[in-house]
Amino acid sequence: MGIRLYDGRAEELLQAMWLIRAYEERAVALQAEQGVPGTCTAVGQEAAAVGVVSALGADDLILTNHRSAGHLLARGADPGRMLAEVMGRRDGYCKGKSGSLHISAKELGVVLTSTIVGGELALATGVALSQQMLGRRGVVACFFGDGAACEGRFHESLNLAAVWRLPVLYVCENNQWQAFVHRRETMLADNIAARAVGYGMDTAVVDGNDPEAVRAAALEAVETIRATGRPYFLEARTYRLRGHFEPDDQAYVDQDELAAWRARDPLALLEARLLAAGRIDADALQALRAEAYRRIDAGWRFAVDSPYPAAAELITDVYA
Ligand SMILES: Cc1ncc(C[n+]2csc(CCOP(=O)(O)OP(=O)(O)O)c2C)c(N)n1
Repeated sequence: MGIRLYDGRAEELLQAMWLIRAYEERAVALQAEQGVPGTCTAVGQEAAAVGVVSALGADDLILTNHRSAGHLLARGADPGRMLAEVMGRRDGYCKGKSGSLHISAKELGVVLTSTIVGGELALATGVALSQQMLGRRGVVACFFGDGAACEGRFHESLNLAAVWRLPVLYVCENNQWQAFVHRRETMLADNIAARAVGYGMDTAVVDGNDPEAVRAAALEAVETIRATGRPYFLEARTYRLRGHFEPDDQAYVDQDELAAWRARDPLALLEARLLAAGRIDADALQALRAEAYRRIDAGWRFAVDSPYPAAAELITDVYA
């Protein structure tokens, strides 16, 4: 299919990215002020999340990792229920029992969030096998980092998915960091997608800070999976602008590298493009940003008003 850049969705993508940015800023503040645990942001990676998720259909499923807020919000998750979850409240997506690191939301097709690095790869392959066996149409999108691509299960999962022709869209969000270790220290190759070529997969590498480019690549990937029934590997090159988790002073980060990527903040890039094209003016941009922060404020009020689960619920809906 032809690449459909500028397909009229840019404002929607920008809106989704601002919602994610505002949500993560609030999550950071909640961690600082109230010690809300498990805060791993994906600030700087919003374009990859909205670009891929916008290309998915209602039947498609998502498995993700510890930096999942963007994927969930892009999928239409309610910020209030997300915040309630991370604050341990009853109205959270998992009744306050998962925190930010293990959210699943069946109604959104979000099967799970894994904090076992690479865990989602094996599970996504299994979910895709079940889709195939049950004759279901949905593609399984699996988000993971460059660190996960160094795990043994990465190779096992990709190999099996290729051999069994499973409908998985593997999305490597290559944010250059693996906790406190730079990617350069754990892999010699520059191109992670090349690993998938070795398993016979179609692949693409895309600028992960350009939501329109990611969306176009993801649309093509999903269409290819639907047409061939085979897995596809998409590498989105981006950068983790904040620390591994909160709080993290990023003392180990090369400041020049960080500054260079800050200058490529995906929200600023898309805003500049829309302004230059005359598609939006400064007032409309301001209104769009304000609306994102207003929605997060409303969500936070909802979360604060939600009660904690009763003690009697401690061992319901849990498996270990
Ligand atoms: C199997 C396993 N090993 C180690 C960890 C500790 N850990 C948590 S996140 C992380 C880094 C993961 O890097 P990457 O997959 O690139 O994802 P990113 O954090 O960059 O989004 C590590 C080592 C873990 N959770 N699971």
